[in-house]
Amino acid sequence: MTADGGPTLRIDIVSIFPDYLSALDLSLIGKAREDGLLDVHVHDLRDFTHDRHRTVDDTPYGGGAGMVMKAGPWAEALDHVVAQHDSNERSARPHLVVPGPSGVPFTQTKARQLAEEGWLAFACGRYEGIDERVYEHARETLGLHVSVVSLGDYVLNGGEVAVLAMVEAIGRLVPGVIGNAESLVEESHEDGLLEYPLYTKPREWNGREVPPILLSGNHAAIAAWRHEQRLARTAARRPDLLHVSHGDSQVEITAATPGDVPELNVLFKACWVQEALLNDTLDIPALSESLADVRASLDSTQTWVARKAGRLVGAVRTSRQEDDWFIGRLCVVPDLRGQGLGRRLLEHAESSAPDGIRTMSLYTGARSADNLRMYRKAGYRLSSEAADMPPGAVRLTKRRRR
Ligand code: JD8
Repeated sequence: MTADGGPTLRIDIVSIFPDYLSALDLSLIGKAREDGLLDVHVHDLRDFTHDRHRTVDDTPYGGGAGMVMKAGPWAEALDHVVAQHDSNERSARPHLVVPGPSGVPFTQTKARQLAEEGWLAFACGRYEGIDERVYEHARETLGLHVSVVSLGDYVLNGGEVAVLAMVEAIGRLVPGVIGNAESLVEESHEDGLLEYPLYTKPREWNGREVPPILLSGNHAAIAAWRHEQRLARTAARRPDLLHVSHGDSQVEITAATPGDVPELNVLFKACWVQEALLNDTLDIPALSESLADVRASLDSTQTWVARKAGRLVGAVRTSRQEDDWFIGRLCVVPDLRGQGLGRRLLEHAESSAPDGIRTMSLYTGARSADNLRMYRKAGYRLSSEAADMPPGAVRLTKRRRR
C-alpha cells in the first residue's frame, strides 16, 4: 500500500547483470519507486549457484550452438522470489514474464493487462535461453502463470533490455505514476493512428516557421489539421495501421440480414478466439458454430450489426427468456475497442427490449477484465450461475430501469 492507501505493483527481476537494471532508479519509474507505487527488487541469478565459478550455463543436450542456462540456479531464484510473499501484498504469487524472441508480442494491450496484476516477476535469460524445465517448475511446482513475451522482431542478446522497456510501459500505467491525468486521457482515444508533429517556442527558429495554423487560435481548424497530419504520417510510415474505419464516417447499427452472415461468422470467431485465450477454454459456442448455425441464429434471435464505411465493426444479439432479456455475442473488432462502441451496442440491445422484460442478462469470461469493467459500468452485477453455463463464464444481470 502507498501512503494514500493505493495499491502497489511489486516487480521482481532476476538477471546475471543486475547492474543493467539500475536505469530503473531514474526518471519516472525511479520517482514512482520513491512514492511507493512500484516496489522493484532486482536479484542476481549467480547468488543462487553453489560452485566456485558461480556457473549458470552449460552445453545444450542434442547439440547445437551456444550455451543454455541451467535449471538449478533458476529454480532456486524463482523459489526465493515466490517466498518473498508477505501478507500486505495484493497477490499471493507473481505472474512470471519471460522475455524471449519466440514470445507473444509485447503490445500496449499486454502492458495494460500486466499493469493490473499485483505482482510481476521477470526472468532475464542470456545465451541461447533457459532450460525448458524451469518453465515447467514455475507452472507446475510453483503454480505461476508464465508468459513468454517478445519485445519485437529483432534479435537481442538477453532479456534485460526487454525488461527495461516492459517495466517502463507497464509502470506508467499504474495509477499515480503519471501525475498528469491528461497524459493518459490523451492516449486513451486509441484510434490506432500515429501522433501529429509537435512544435514549441520560438515561433521562428533557424529560418523555420511553425505552421501558421497552430498560431491561429482556431481550435477546430487545429484539430482538423492535426488529424490530417496523423493520417498522412500513418500512411507513409505504418500503412498496416490504416483502414477505412479511420475515415470520419459514422457507425450505423442495423438489424442483421442473411447477407451479413459470412462476415458475422468471421467477427465472432475472431472475438471469441481472444476470449478463449484469456479464459483458458475452447469450450465456447461461438467457436464451434458453423456458417449455417450463424444463419439459423438470425431466425431464433434478433441480431444487430454495426458498420463503419461499410466495414462490419461489431455485433450483438438479443433473445427473450420469459421476463429476462438475454444479450449475447456482444463484440467489437479489436482495433476499434475502447471507443464506446461496445457500450453503444449494449445500449442498443437494452433499448430494444419489449414490454414485460424485468431483467437484462449476459455471459462473459470470468477473466475478461475489459468486458467485466464495461458491464460493471453499465450497471451489471455478478449473479448466481445459470444451469447450462459454458465453463469459465460468469453470468451478469441488472434490473430493467423503467
Ligand atoms: C531474451 C537470450 C538471445 C535468444 C539466440 C541470441 C525479447 N525481442 C527480442 N529479441 N531478442 C530477445 C531476447 C533474446 C534473448 C533472451 C530475449 C535470452 N537471448 C538468444 C534465442 C536465439 N539468441 C527479445 N524479449
